[in-house]
Parts: sequence; C-alpha cells; structure tokens
Amino acid sequence: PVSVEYINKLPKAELHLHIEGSLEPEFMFELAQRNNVKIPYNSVEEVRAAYKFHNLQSFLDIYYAGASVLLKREDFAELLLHYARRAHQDGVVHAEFFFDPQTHTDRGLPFELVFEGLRDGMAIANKELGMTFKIILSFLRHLSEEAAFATLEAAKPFLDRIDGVGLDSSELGNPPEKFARVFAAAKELGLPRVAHAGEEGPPAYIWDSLKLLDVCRVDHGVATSKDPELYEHIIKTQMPLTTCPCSNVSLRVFNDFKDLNVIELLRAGVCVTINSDDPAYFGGYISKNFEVLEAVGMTAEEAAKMAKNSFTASWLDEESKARWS
Ligand code: ES4
Ligand code: ZN
Repeated sequence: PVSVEYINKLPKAELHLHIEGSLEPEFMFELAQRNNVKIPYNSVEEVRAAYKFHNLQSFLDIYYAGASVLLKREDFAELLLHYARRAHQDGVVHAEFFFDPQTHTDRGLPFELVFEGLRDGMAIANKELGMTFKIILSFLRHLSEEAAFATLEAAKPFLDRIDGVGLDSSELGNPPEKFARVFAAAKELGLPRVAHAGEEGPPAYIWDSLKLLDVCRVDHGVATSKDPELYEHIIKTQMPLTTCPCSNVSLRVFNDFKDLNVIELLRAGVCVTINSDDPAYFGGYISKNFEVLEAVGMTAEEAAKMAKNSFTASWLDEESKARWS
C-alpha cells in the first residue's frame, strides 16, 4: 500500500485548479457576513449538504453563486493564501491555477481588483511557503465569443503577468470552435493555451482543442480512451492530461472510483497528471486525489511518475523542473 505520508512528501505541481473552487464553506460564510452578501444557506453544514451534484451544470450553478461573496481585493488575496497553505501541506510546491474573470466582472468588480488581489496572495504565499505560481485566465465557454474577446481586452494591461489562457464552464454545446478566434488572438499575444475538453464532452472536443485552439495541455481529457486514434495520438505526442479523480466522481463523469480510467491511461503511456480541480467542492485537495487512486490499484511508482509528470507538463523553466523531478 502507498501511505499518505509518501503521497504528501512527493513534490507536486498542481496544474488544474480553479481558485474560485478553493472557496471553503467556512470562508464563504465569513465573507458573506463581512461583505453583507446574502447566501441561501443558514450554516456551514447547510452549504456542505448542498454539495451533491449529478452533473457538471448542477455544480457550476452552486460554484458561481458561491463566488458572489468575493468582493474586495483582500478577499481574493486571502482566497489564494488559504489555497496555498492547504496545498503546501499536500506537497504542492508550484501551482498553475485558473481564475474566471467574467464571474467577477459580470458582477461589477474591476478586472484589476481581482487580478491584483490574487497577485497579493501569490506574493505572500511565495514569501511564507516558497511556493511559485502561474496564473491562467480562463474564458467561460457558456458565454459568447464576444464576451471572451472583451475579457482578453480587459486583460491587456496585465499581460506581462498573465501566463496563459484556458477554457472552462459548461462543455456540452459549447465546443472549442466557438473560441477558435479568441485563442488565435491569445496565441498572437504570445500566451500559451489550455482547455477543458473531454470531461463531459466527446473525443471530438479534444481533437478540436488540439487542432483549433492549439493547446499544450488538455484539462481532464478522460474521454481520450473512447477514441482509439486519439488515444494513440495523445500517447505519441505526450500531450499532457490534467485529470481530477474526485471531480470526475463528484460530477458523475464516472459513477465510482473503481470506474476511473486514470490508471489505465497512465499504464498505456499517457502523460497523466493528478489535480484537485475545485477542492472545496469535490471533497479533497491534491493528496486525496492520489489516495483515491491508491484504493483502485495505483502503485508507489505510479504515484511518483504522475508527480514527476506534473513538472514535465508545467510551464516552469528547465532548471526548476530539474530541481523537483
Ligand atoms: C469546472 Cl470541474 C469544471 N469543469 C468545467 N468548468 C469548471 N469551472 C470550475 N470547475
Ligand atoms: Zn476544471
């Protein structure tokens, strides 16, 4: 068996984390009071009880409602710092995280307030814990192409401190092609690109993320195993997949941990990484996501391989990669 201590001690990079998804119920409650925001829950227990999802959309509805308590620059700084302190305990030394500017700018918050708040948190976490970060601006795919372009425009003053762009939210019915032109513009600006694909969506969405969005990682990508040609391509090109086991079971992409295909993908030669996605909502930070795989046959060597893959797939420079691998 692979011990929790062994998993915690493996140095890891977390490559698939929505910072808004690290908002713990306790902090949500604290912020609701501090900022005088009404939430439809009377206690932390009630919030947790609401976290029973049957698909991606049923989660997203609650996730966007929860984010409404974040109002001040210091709220975003604290959010980042809470995540960093918790992830640090799990051996995360580097995180490349998503933020969803549209969730906040659509409520009237300035892009700058959100961004600078997160940057404040990153600076404190770096000083306190030695952790490093990359920040990924993620477009909400249920909103229009025009809205994504407006978000890219709002980000222009901060581009020297934005490390890449992503694509998240409701996958089905919002295919990669909807954002092909925005991603081409991001590429023109020199931004690396990732996208959620093949979480609930079909293998065709993974193909199109590769072909039309020119991504360097696929977020989730678990539908790869449904298409033999894609499977072979992902292995041959060593295109990294940022998988999230607890998320997949929470959102019923797979009904049970024993049905997850992460270990199968890894054994077939895919560059698999393990991540927490929205840890406050899906029942665990990164080590927990390794632990649930231990229960379905992951060996210590496989855990170490996936931790190493997280650095290979990261945007760290070669020197930093070598330091941790
Ligand atoms: C997300 Cl699990 C997941 N999938 C797609 N979009 C998201 N945003 C936050 N979590
Ligand atoms: Zn995600």
